[in-house]
Amino acid sequence: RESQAKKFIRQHMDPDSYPNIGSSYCNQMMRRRDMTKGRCKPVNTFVHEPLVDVQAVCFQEKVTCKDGQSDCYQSSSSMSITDCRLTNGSKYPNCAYRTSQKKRHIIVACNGNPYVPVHFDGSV
Ligand code: DGP
Ligand code: DGP
Ligand code: DGP
Repeated sequence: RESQAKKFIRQHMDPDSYPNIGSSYCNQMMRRRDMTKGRCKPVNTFVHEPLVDVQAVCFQEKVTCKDGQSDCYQSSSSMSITDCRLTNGSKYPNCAYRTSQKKRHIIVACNGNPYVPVHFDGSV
């Protein structure tokens, strides 16, 4: 079974495409990274920074996760991200997404040994 660490990389890491991101980025990437199988994942964020910089967030500011768990961390630097959001009229299996690029401090949950990101909680 895919580890939580590998799943995070598949769902959230894309260090190389920035800054060449067009309006069809999310439609292509959500499918290519297997988030449109069985259902359309409604909201997903890709991070365009080196993996080591995203892994380092696990040792930055500790914050409360949205579900109330305490194992989330906020990046000290703002990072280049792309927010993918399912459009209102989209119907599975035709998953259509809006692509928006942002610079934000990311918030991730970390777990395991090595202690690495396993969930993307949001951005501020
Ligand atoms: P809103 O922007 O208010 O529609 O809320 C969207 C929520 O989704 C917000 O709390 C941040 C969260 N979010 C953004 N990207 C991801 C992601 O990749 N995974 C998860 N689980 N939540 C995300
Ligand atoms: P996952 O299975 O398995 O892909 O999780 C689906 C969504 O539920 C995911 O976007 C994040 C949320 N979620 C699942 N488990 C946890 C958890 O332990 N903590 C938080 N904050 N969110 C969770
Ligand atoms: P997401 O990045 O939100 O799509 O979630 C990816 C996976 O991470 C999901 O299968 C469940 C796991 N997960 C989500 N939230 C948490 C959390 O707060 N703590 C831990 N340890 N795992 C989480």
